[in-house]
Amino acid sequence: MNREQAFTIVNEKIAGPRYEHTKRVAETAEKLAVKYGEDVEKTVLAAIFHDYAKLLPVDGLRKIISDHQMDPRLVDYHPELWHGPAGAILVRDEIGIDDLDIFNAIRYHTTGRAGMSLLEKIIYIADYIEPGRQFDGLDEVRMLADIDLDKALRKSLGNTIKFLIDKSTPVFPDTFEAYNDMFKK
Ligand code: DGI
Ligand code: FE
Ligand code: FE
Ligand code: FE
Repeated sequence: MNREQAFTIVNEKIAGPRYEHTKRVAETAEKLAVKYGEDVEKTVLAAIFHDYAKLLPVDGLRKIISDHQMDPRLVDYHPELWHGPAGAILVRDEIGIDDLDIFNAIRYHTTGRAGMSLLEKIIYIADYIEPGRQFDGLDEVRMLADIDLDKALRKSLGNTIKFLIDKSTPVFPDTFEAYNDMFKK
């Protein structure tokens, strides 16, 4: 599948602002792939499909997660965390993209996890810093993403944890594990 075909599929699935976000994530991820030496077409495909399940009803997302024996803890956390894992399944089984690294990049793009691959890091950061986003601390992460992807990840995961705690929202364990993992030597 090439990127034009992928964009066409996703434009039908998530037309509107979510599609515009997706295009910006793909552009941002492509630049990071070039900078950090990841396969560019694989990166662009993962970016195009990262929010594939974003607009689906949460009941369907929950069913996909339980039917496919994904992390059972997910259902006890905010439904915002479900579109990544469910999207990974759908992109594999409906679209037929059979690449474990792309699967995991989609699966973990909201929370991160310990031991992220280069592709997973690129998609996580591209989603966070794409030019349509604007919130406190973002300029620092954009600057770090230009020079050191792991430092950008540390900062963005830390910001997300702070943001969730400030809102008195639970933090999914993978997010903490991703953050702690970034300090390992
Ligand atoms: O789908 P997007 O909006 O492009 O971005 P995303 O998939 O990264 O989702 C971001 C949202 O997910 C944001 O509002 C923060 C929230 N989030 C990230 N980690 C956690 C979380 N929410 C909870 N409850 N727990 C987490 O660990
Ligand atoms: Fe998302
Ligand atoms: Fe994100
Ligand atoms: Fe996104």
